[in-house]
Amino acid sequence: SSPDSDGCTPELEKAGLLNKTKIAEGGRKLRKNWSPSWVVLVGNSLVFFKDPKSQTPSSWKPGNSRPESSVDLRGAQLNWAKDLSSKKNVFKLRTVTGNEFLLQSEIDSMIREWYNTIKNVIDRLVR
Ligand code: I3P
Repeated sequence: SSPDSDGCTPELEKAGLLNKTKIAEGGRKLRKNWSPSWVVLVGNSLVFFKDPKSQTPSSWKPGNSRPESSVDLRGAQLNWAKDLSSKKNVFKLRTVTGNEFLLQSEIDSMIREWYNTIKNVIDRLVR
């Protein structure tokens, strides 16, 4: 049987390296500070890790390094954000608590995959 046959460990849906900046905290605007972040979609959460160097999608496991922060996707809003950055391939994620993040990749296919995957989780949570 699979290691998670009891269903107690949230399923790892996606992991990868994206550029990230937080632009609002509780509705209050923050100054942008773009940096690379190891982003992991697990269960209902998007989890951010500071040091992506030692991480690869196949080696990452929940619990083997300390997250920098995490975002509850329940009730979150996801939108492309062409007007919010000079960079290409940027989307904005807004949580119910009014935290806002921009996520970006130079690779078109990668940002599209992330957008679609996060969107699917958000939609799944409202049903
Ligand atoms: C910001 C920095 C960001 C840029 C932002 C600048 O300047 O250059 O990369 O966002 O633009 O204000 P600073 O380093 O002095 O804080 P983008 O790369 O997303 O365009 P903005 O103020 O128009 O958002």
